[in-house]
Amino acid sequence: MRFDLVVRNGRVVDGDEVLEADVGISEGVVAALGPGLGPGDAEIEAGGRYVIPGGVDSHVHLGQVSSMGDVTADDFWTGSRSAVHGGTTTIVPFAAQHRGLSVLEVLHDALERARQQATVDFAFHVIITDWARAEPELRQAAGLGIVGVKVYLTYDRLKLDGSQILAVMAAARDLGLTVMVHAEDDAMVTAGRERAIAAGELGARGHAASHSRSAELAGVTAAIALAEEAGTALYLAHISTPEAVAVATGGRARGLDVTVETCPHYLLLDESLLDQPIETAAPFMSSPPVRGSSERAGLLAALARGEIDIVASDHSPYTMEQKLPDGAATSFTRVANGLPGVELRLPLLYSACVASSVLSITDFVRLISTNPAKACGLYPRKGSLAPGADADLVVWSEEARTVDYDALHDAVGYTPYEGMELTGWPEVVIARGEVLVAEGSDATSRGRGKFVARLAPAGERG
Ligand code: DUC
Ligand code: ZN
Ligand code: ZN
Repeated sequence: MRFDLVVRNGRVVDGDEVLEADVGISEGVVAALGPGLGPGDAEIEAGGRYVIPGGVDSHVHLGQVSSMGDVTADDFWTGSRSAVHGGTTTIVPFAAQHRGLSVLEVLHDALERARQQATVDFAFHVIITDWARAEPELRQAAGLGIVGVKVYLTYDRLKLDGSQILAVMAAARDLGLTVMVHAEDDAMVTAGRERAIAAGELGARGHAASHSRSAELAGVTAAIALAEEAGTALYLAHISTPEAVAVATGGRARGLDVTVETCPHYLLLDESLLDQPIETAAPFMSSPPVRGSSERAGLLAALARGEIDIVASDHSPYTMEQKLPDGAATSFTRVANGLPGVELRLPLLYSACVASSVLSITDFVRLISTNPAKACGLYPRKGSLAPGADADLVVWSEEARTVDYDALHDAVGYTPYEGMELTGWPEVVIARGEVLVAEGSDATSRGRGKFVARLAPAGERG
């Protein structure tokens, strides 16, 4: 059998298996997997390197207005190009319904921009901040194939109250949508912010003190109780503490369908980075904030036990000008929140966990590709290399390289990981059978990415 492209002699990672095999690709999908395939019109020699499904990043902010009114520096073009250079071939950004807006209008607008700009395939979550306005439109939005909704327990511009969240969860359950929750207790965050301001702690530590470990724990506990009450599948975004993971694990033991996400910054960055003047600390400021060594050790242990499902980037691309609107005099209350990370997500996790033998290569693939695809209802089209799946794959090199912002592709202007030595980088990245990134070549282009609709309802993970 002749293929369009054969990736030869890889160690192919799919599910729990690592196969010494070739991957035969035709018309953008995996056509065959096995030894001695071929020939191909084009061939790539993997030379015994791992061949993994392309990354699925289920949490990225692109072309979006934030909780503080900032527009992300990356749009769907720069963000998706950055993603694919880092081995991610599917992105799941947000269409954000700010108050008073129509969900369908913001969704159509975001879909249109993504169709024109994205170089890799994309799905969408919809952020709901105005339930009265969203309710009559949600069924139609679900019919368009969105993954699900995101709700916030905190942030004045975004938050819903408990009864609204219950109503969103009940509607999402009936429509087969995932409910992603930003779970930090609003009263605790607000009181912490007031305390920090009163104490004159206006730097990065003041921000971290207000987004405390207990605020996350209280938020996660509430989100789980609400999801159990509503009988909804729950996706906990950006979990930063092992205590919150333990609460989720308890919910899972009671039968709750809960997906736990953490992010590379919680695995690699230490809160001591916040003990600097705000102009130096700003690149490391996110919500929830980066924590201490005991949290990192606890998250690694939870990863090793399989209690964390997904490592997503929470790519939040804000420039230094957006982070520091008042320069060195900026108070933490004015700093745009979040870290960029879509391009380094795979190398960061591989370095932190696989190179150090905390996780196996199959664990790694589950965390960066298969599980996010399942949680978003995109599996097995995405997150798999089984015949019939989209031919999104990465030839993975185990070389060590030093992070240099100038080699990245986002529009942020810095990386919080500058100078880190990372082991494990994408060498060749193929999306729907097209070689988009290879040594010294870049075939990315605007508008080649396609919208991928949710295939399976939440709760049925393929
Ligand atoms: N929540 C996110 O999901 N991302 C960035 C900051 C935030 O608060
Ligand atoms: Zn969030
Ligand atoms: Zn986010």
